[in-house]
Amino acid sequence: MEKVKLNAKETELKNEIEGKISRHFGKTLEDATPKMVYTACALTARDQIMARWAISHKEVKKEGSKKLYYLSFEFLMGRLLASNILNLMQTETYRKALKALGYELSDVVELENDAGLGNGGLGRLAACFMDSLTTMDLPAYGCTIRYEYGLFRQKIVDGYQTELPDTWLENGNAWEIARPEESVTVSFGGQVYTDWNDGHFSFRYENAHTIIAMPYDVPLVGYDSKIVNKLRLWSAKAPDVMNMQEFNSGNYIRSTEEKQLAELISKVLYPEDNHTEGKELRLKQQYFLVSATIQWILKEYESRYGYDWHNLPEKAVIHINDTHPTLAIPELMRILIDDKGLGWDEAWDITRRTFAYTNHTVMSEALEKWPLDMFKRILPRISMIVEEINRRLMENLQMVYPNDFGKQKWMAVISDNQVFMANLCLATCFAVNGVSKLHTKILTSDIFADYYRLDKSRFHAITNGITFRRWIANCNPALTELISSKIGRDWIRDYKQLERLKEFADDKEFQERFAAIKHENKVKLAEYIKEHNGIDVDPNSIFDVQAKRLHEYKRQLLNVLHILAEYNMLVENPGHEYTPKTYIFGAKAAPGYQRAKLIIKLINSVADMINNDPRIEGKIKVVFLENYGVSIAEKLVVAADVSEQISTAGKEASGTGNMKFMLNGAVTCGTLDGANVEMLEQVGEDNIYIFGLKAEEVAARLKYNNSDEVKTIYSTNSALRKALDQLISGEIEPENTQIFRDLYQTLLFGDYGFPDTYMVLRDFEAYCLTQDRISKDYNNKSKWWHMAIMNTASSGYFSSDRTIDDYNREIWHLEPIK
Ligand code: 26Q
Repeated sequence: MEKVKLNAKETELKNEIEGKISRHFGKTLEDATPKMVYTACALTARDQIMARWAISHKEVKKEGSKKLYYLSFEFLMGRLLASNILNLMQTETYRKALKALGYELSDVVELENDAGLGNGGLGRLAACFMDSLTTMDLPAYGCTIRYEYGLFRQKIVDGYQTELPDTWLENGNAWEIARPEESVTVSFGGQVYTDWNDGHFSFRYENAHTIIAMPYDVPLVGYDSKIVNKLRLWSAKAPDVMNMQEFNSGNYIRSTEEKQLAELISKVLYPEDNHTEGKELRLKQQYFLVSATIQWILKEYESRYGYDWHNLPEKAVIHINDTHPTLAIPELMRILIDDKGLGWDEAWDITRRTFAYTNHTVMSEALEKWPLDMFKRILPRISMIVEEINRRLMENLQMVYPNDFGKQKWMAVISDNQVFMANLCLATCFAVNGVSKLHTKILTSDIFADYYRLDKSRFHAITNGITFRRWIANCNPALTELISSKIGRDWIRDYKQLERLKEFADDKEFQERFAAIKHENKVKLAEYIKEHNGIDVDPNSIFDVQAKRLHEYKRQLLNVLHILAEYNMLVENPGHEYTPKTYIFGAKAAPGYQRAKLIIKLINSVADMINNDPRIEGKIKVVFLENYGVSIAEKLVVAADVSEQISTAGKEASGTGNMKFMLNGAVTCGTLDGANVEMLEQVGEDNIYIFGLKAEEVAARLKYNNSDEVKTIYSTNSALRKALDQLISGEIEPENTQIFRDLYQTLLFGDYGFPDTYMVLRDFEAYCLTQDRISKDYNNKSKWWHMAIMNTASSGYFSSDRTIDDYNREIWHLEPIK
């Protein structure tokens, strides 16, 4: 083993790690597996966090601080070891201690499974928010389900996506602490009986099915901060008493069946993103999380402040991350009325002042609704409360929009025997937020316009952000050092400082160093690609990356059609001037979203065709990286030259991947959608490539059938026609010539006679012209690196610290812990 000189702190840590290996696994360093070494490191970090936790908890309690409860079905945390030791300011200490033990820190951190408890943007946003809240010393709890399986693991077989279970807990979870003593029960089904005694109603539940919710806490540290927050994960368990009864009456098998059914609730994360189906198990998950969380919140409040419930909104604010946790609203009403004895009006007043809501999508297929009969069967008491909320709402709406039954129906919580969750939020919450300026504009002028007109002051436009700790300090240490060498280190927590980097955008030496770091990151990614895909890619080519969920509105198909057009051009014109390009994709498709899965197959087939065609001499390479998630994103954002943010305008609420690429010096090729609009504002039009229809232009085209426009494009744009025809000519898949016909068909003829609903054909030409400009500009090195540096320097606004600052000033009103 290499001799490494350690200082006292490093020696102490080294001994600690060895001690953990021995006490936790009963092994010596020599016998320990690398995974054991990882766990031992995680446990030492956890110990340090726990020591701070006790103090932090006491402070919060003493100060009587208001707390935020961030309710979300998703927290896409990724790996925690590297980010935790970064936040503890101990990366170097760990590096040295591990080195002395014969390990590289960079290898050890890779052994951790991603905590992939989320689908995409909404879940990752929740994780970034927790980092910023904690860094800013604001007391906050994240609340979610402890899914035994997170988002499926994607394996590409013969070009097709297949799904495998994400067994993230298989080696245990070093970060969590079980809290069985804080378990609560959650009840489903049964009947509700109303009794009238002492002059008021009371409610009795009978034959309900009860499940235990057991919390696991993950402590969260901020960057160089004193306080510790936590992520509370609820796990479903069958009540043992029931099992014992069944067991004793000889029905052992039945008792285990019930146990399995109960535990199904926290078994697996729903893998649909921007899409919902009224599935019973999902509804049960929703009630399970919110009931457990609300019970816990009220217990905490009661133990500190007693029974004065009217003050609850001064001590707790509950944030609903999209409509998925909306049932927290009727659950709080239920407990205040049925268990704490408050009247409806008092309970309603408290509830309204406690909840805030953020919407993350305008896609109609993602707006949650539940069949009323199922809702009543599973949640009999909750449905009574929702019906009463709706009854009172309808009375009000008749006063403000008299006899406008169209509006009233659109705004109702219950209509056509369905429960509309967004309307329940709009009817209740004191604050409603959109996730970018454009998104909020669309909400207030379109889907939520009728509620907006009633009370404009409740609406907020707070643009999303990303934590700089994970998305540059941790994943791009070389660039972090380079920036800090010019403007000091404060920008990592004081995002406004980053702007000072603009001064160096034309500094030749700085440009060279910036470019060298990008190159180094590209070399590392090229190695990863070689290892995982067996494809040789040239780090000197443009790395053009589109990494995000696969969805028609995100338009991976537009990207592929353009790649086909470039390929065809090179085949026809081998001598044509061309800047070599590597197109990299990462994307998971919802398992039931057939068309999205077909687009993945198309990307892989096109990749095979192009990568193996000697005629183009390797000038284009196409790579599909399997199993895209937080950890792969960390490798991609640092290595990208071009960031593809090409959604149909008006459809991407914000996007946050766009911000991660920008921060790391990629130049965006994008539409005027979501936060891209604000990226343009920040970076200036010379440093971003904007193309395509604007949101109003898209909306106008979706109003009436525009087949003629599509026909004209098809007949006049020969490059596009050729690429489209390739989808059905058999050239891409000679063995199976018709597999892509569905894609061809929807683009040109549409599903319901509406062709090209996502404007792929309409935006094609503008996209190609923009890509040509990018290829040309990339060869002008001083121009290109000026743009890249300007992107990094202009991304301060997209720090989630700014987002949290805005949320706190406008909505939450939390005080930092001293
Ligand atoms: C709902 C019901 C049943 C099953 C699944 C779902 C479900 C799950 C996840 C619905 C939607 C989602 C995720 C939505 C999402 O990630 N939206 C993204 O949120 C980001 C953060 O605000 C934005 O940046 C993206 O633009 C938006 O698409």
